[in-house]
Amino acid sequence: MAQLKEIQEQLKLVLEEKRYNHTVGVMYTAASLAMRYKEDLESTMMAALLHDCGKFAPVGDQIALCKQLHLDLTEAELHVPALIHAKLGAFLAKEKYGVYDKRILDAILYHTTGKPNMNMLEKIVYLADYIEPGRKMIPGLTEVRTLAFTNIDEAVCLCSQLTLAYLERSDRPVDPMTRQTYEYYK
Ligand code: DGI
Ligand code: FE
Ligand code: FE
Repeated sequence: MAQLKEIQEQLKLVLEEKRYNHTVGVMYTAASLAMRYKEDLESTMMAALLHDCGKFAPVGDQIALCKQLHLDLTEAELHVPALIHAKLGAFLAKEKYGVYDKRILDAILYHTTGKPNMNMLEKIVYLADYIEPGRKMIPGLTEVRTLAFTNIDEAVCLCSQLTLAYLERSDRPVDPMTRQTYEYYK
């Protein structure tokens, strides 16, 4: 766990205060879910801690860093810049923070869109991101919070449904993976 503390301190220096507080909320929420579902506590906390490490700067800087690093962004990602921090985050988790566990890196990579047939670690990070205590209250959130601890697949289903509805309502482009997550869990 020594490594967790060190990375937490590094993140405190690079993330804005709001983002850092959200990160800590996601880490402890994910830890609770890991206890509930007997997922490995340390890797869960590490994935949650690093899930938004790609959000250290505005989207323009994130794109510039991706170019510098020769991290290819797809048309879809350039079209939906909210997704870039997930890919960049998985890259930085490995190259900057020294986390090599593929399960952790995948949980970071898919935390924004989800994906069909997620493993437990991926589901936990995806949900903890949505339900952590600092999130603004929105319709459906209380239900996702309860479901997360009672029926995790139903929680993922509702979470992806609410995300999709929000994107459609606000006329934002929807990444195919975001839609596939809902189609799979529905
Ligand atoms: O990084 P966070 O703010 O903690 O949360 P996040 O990584 O889940 O997502 C950031 C935003 O991305 C959130 O408002 C939902 C949105 N999002 C998820 N899938 C898609 C999407 N935005 C667009 N435009 N298209 C998607 O498919
Ligand atoms: Fe995120
Ligand atoms: Fe987040």
